Amino acid sequence: MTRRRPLFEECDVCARLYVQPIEPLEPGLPSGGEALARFFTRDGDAVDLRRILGLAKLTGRQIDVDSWALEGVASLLRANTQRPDFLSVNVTATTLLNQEYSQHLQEVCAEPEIASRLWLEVTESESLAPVGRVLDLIGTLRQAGVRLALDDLGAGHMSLAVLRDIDADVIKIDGALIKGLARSQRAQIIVKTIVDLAHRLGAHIVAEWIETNEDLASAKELGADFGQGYLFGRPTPADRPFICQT
Ligand code: G
Ligand code: MN
Repeated sequence: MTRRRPLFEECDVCARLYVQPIEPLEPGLPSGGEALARFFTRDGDAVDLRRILGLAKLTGRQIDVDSWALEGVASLLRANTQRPDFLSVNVTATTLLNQEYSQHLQEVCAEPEIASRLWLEVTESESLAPVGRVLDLIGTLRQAGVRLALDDLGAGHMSLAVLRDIDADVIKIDGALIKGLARSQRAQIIVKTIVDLAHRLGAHIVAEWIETNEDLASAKELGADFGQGYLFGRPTPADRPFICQT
């Protein structure tokens, strides 16, 4: 399917795909990364992602960023057949409901070597109501080998009801609960409870925002399966030349 030019490019904003490592904390688990879109003016000044998403929302073009990132991640996986083991791409539940996006996703997942290395990271900053309506799509994608990750548990709108309704492979604990973990017994109790809950539901845990060795040691001790954060690496440009040509 030919995709139309993303709105941000029409506005002379260039997007670049960055990747931040997601590292295993247990032996035998894969190592990969989360893809993150970053935006720049023609002069190279950074543009806040929220401004791009705000504009996209106002103009009904919410899928542009998610679709662009999906395309970028698929290209990266195609170009790098060995490493990383997987790449995670963000999508909101609202975008998953969009027919154009879900078709794009199904096209990408028709390639087994891509589907088996793709994590779909569902973020939801608005209403979670649509989630129930995407269960069929999620089921099909998981059968194709895609891993489903729920982003930011413990903050915003990612609620326990979502854990009940969606059979996720991975649950990401929001960084707000991980930063300073080693110094907060209360945070440790909460994180341990979430880890046990996830494991009982058959999901792996990613601890986000690990910035210090102390927090890493705590996350490991509490049973987190993967870690992500500045200690492992900041988001860095993916090696594919993603900057638009205009
Ligand atoms: O919501 P989501 O998990 O997709 O957000 C990822 C964001 O978190 C990225 O913008 C990334 O730059 C930021 N981030 C990643 N690691 C760290 C960290 O160790 N500390 C802080 N403060 N932010 C981080
Ligand atoms: Mn994310």
